[in-house]
Parts: sequence; C-alpha cells; structure tokens
Amino acid sequence: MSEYQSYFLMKPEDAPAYVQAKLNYFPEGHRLAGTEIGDGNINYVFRVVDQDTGKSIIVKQAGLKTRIEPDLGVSTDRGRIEAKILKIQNEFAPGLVPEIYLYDEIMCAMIMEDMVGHTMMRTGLLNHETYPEFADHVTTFLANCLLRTSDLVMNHKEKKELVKEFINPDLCGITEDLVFMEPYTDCFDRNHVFPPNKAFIQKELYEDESLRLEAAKLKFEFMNHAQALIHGDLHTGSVFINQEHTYIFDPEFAFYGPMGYDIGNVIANLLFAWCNGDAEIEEPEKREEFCTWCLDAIADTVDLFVQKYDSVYDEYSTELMARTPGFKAWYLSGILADTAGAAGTEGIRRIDGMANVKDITSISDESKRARAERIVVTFAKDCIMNRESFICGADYVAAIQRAVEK
Ligand code: SR1
Ligand code: MG
Repeated sequence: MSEYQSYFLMKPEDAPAYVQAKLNYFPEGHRLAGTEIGDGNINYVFRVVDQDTGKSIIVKQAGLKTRIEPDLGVSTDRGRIEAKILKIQNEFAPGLVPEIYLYDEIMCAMIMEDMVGHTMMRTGLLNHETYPEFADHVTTFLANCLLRTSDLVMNHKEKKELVKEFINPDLCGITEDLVFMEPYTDCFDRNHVFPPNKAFIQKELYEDESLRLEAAKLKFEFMNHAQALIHGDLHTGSVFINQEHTYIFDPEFAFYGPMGYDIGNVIANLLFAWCNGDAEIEEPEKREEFCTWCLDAIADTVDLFVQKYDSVYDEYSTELMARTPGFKAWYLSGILADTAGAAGTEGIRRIDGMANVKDITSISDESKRARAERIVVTFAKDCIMNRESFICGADYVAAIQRAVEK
C-alpha cells in the first residue's frame, strides 16, 4: 500500500489498482477496467468493473479543485463528511443509501457500492419514467435520518458532538450564496437568466423587497438552526432509482441544518419534472399520466412524511420535554413551514441562479420553457411568502394549480 501514502488525483486507469491495493473485493488476476462516470461539478467518480465476472465497484475522489471553473475552493474534507454520513444514514434507513466499504483520508477517496440496476432519477424523469415507490422510500429515509439525528431522539451531548463533526463551512457557503443570496439580486454574473424572462425575473425576483426579506430570514434559518443531520442537496440527481428500490446518495453538503430543507428540495425537484413533462410530452394521455404522477408524488412526500414523523417520534423520542402534550404538533409546524420555504428557495435558484436543472433548460420550445419558469417562480414565491399555510400535500398541489392558471 506504500504507493498511496500521499495524495494524487486519480485517472480512470489508476482506479483498478487502487481498489486492489485497498480492498479484498476482486480476485487477484482478474481483468479490471476503470472508467470515469461522474457528471457532477465537484468530484471524480470512477467505476471499476471486473471484466471476467461483471462485478463492479465505485471509487469517488475529491479533487483539490472543483471540476467547474473558477474553482469554488472547497476543502477535500467533504469526502470524510460524505463517507461518515452515509454510514449514519445506513444505520437509520438501511438499504436506502449505498454501502461505504472504505474511506481513505490521504487520497480523500471512498470506495462504495455500485448502485447497479438503478438510474439517476433526474435522467429517468427526463425520459418521463414514473417511480411508484419513491414517495414511500424517500419519506422513510427523511423521517428516520432527520428525527433520529435530532435532539428529539439523541442524547443532547452526543448530538452536539455530531454538530461539531459535521461543520461543513465550504459546502454550506456554496448553498448560502447560490441558493439564499445570488438569485435575489441582479449584481452577480453567475446568475443565468433565460432572455425571454428577463423582465419577469427583474420584477418578480430582483425588485421584490418583501420576497428578499423572507429569503433573508430563510437564509439565517438555514445557517443557524442546527436541528438535524440533513443531506443538504436532496435533488433528483442525488437519487438512484428503479421501479422497486431507491438509493439516496451524494450527501457531501451534509451538516446540521433545518429538516425542512431536505423535504422542500425533493418537492421543488418533482415540480421541475412536472414542468418538463407538461412541456415536452406530446401525447395527451401520456402527459396527463406523467404529470399526475408528479403531483401525487409531491403530495405523498408531504403527507407520508407527516405520518412517519408521527410514528418515528412516538417510537424513538424519549426526551422528557418533547413528550409534553402539544410539543410534537408545534415542532412539526416548524418543519412544515421550513419545507415550504425550501421548496420555494430551491425553485427560484434553479431558475435564475448559477446551477440550473436540465428538466427546465432542456425544454426545446422557447415559449414553453419561459412558461415553465414562470410557473416555478410563481409557485416558489407562494411557498416562501405563505409558508406557514403549507401543511399538507394538497396545499402544494393547489399552489401549483394556481401558478399554472396565473
Ligand atoms: C457548484 S455546485 C452547484 C450545485 O451543485 C450541487 O449539487 C449543489 O446543488 C450546488 O448548489
Ligand atoms: Mg451532488
């Protein structure tokens, strides 16, 4: 193992030897091939395949610089955070996250399960596939991972140790800028505004002072409410899925933050899928089927989370004060308001911020894309401005309908 005593950035052809040196996974002498399969902005992802058996494994390495330029200046410590949280999540939501076999602090690389037979959810949704089990799986993941890392369940001192371990200033800094600041002002070159919507974005996002005030409150809630160990970037590119099973992965943005941030991100990304289906599916019946599934998945995500919040709370929260009658409902109302706020901030930042989503940008007809963006922004503003009133799945579906009709 002496060749891995100091850091270097691997190339695809380095990955097989690395796996062989670190892990007893492939038999000696088998022909192994390494390819780079990552399409993210930040890390390198290599798949190593045993050409004799077809068995495969993944190596994910943090580069010293981000893949996009200019470099975002994020510490390689993100690899440690990701490997550690996946182990915790595997304990609380077994089978819903990929298994980590090893984390190497020198190479800032982890070796993990290859999620064979699963597709990146955003890619599947862009092909207008539907996933009947998604809402059930994602809410099992959310209710367990969020509540069971919070003060509702954990010993308060142990929880504070985790808060310390998961301080993630660089990645949080990206979110603070890209989600909670830049989309609300026209003074950042990194914002992408679709030219036909320039006047709309100017009026609805850059010049709306009351929106900016609520976005500022949500930013400070994100930075200061160390409620639970959140995934921190739960969009449909962080999910690998098929008809029966779901994996939630890529939690490098994890830190102790508000639970609603994760739930709201799921909702907003399902709306992006709805927009794509609404604009791109030509056959009316197929369009209706796909779009209805998206709305049902949004509603079920909220309603099943609420149900599972209740059962996980009852089963695991032994905290004396948290058992006070009325506290459970009060605590939930805070999570739900944060959820609506996060659905709104994710919706807005994916329209005019730096990191757009393919669901919207790939809509080929210019006027349909402009309409989709206006629907998302109208819905998102409703979620942010009226966040206390979004308490069940039907509230989100009604808000989407209002945005469509506006
Ligand atoms: C430069 S990083 C852009 C976005 O990609 C990540 O997945 C996060 O969503 C981040 O905001
Ligand atoms: Mg990612």
